[in-house]
Amino acid sequence: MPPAAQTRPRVLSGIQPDFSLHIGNYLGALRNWARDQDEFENYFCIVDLHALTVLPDPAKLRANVLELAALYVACGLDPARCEIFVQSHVPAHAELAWIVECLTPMGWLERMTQFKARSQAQGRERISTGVFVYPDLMAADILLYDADYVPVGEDQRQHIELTRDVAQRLNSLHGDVVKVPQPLIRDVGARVMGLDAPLEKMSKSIAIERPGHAVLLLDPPDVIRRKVARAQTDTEPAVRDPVGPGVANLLDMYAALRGLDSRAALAAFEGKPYSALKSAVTDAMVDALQPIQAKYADLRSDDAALQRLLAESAERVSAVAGATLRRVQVAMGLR
Ligand code: AQP
Repeated sequence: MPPAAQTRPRVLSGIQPDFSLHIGNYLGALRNWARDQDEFENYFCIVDLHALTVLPDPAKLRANVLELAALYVACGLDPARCEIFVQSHVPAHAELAWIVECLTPMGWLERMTQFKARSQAQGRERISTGVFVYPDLMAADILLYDADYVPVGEDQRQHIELTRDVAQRLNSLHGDVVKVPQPLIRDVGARVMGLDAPLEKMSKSIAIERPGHAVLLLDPPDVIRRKVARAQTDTEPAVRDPVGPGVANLLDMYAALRGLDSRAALAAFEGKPYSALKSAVTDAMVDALQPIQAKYADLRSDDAALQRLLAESAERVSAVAGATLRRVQVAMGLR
């Protein structure tokens, strides 16, 4: 896709290559990106600089980048209609991030719930500064491409708000320098919860520690069945309205996968035992994931082609990112 004059609204989003993707990443992000790709000019990034905050094993990080690129395409992103590129291949991300950091008061970053949760869990002395300034790098990712919308799950809303605040601050200081983006959060699948702890958001970092937390996109059917069978439900013997958080999560995933609204999903299982709901959720997941897994295997049979796709896209998007960076540098007095 050449960086031609913009005719449709532009979207930018990304996923960290820190661990295998789960069904929450699919329902909250990837599936929507793929479904809506004709409406937008599409920029989808593999945010490897963000993944550095936990100092991953270098070989694993390299492997995860290719896995994620293949999953983007296997989940339906068409390289002819979407830019699919690696963040660190475009140096403007890190360059703009520094400028964004200078525009961001520390208090804004201290309020970020993700930072608060991670610093509470691991201690401020131990987590990297990267975890603290992560939202600024994300703001740079978005602003570089003049994105109109950022399609994400509900967990990212606060980060998009920060991006908007930074953009507005820059524009109020120096005129209309950058576009102020908006979040694009769908109702269905926007917040998938952990199978083993339905009050916690399903998250890659938790799934590393507790495999029963999440169904992964590359899990085979028997693993999916086992994980869903062990998902937390309620003390009630059957599905009854009002349902508890574990059952609500299963119903929501079922609704999202089968294209129903939550009420219709509840009506379909009202009075039925949990085993019936779990078996239906498993079937819906297997139906959705099997074609993705087949396409993934096919793509991974030619990693050189995947690498080429990423390199060509990085070259094209560098022109767009470079123009924005230059505009900001001029506004700030750097050029
Ligand atoms: N549970 C979820 N439900 C719906 N959408 C989700 N997303 C993530 N989790 C859910 C969306 O997926 C995209 C990529 O987000 P990410 O790379 O931050 O994924 P993660 O699972 O949240 O990863 P981590 O590493 O485990 O991060 P932390 O520990 O910060 O949660 C985003 O669009 C996100 O909204």
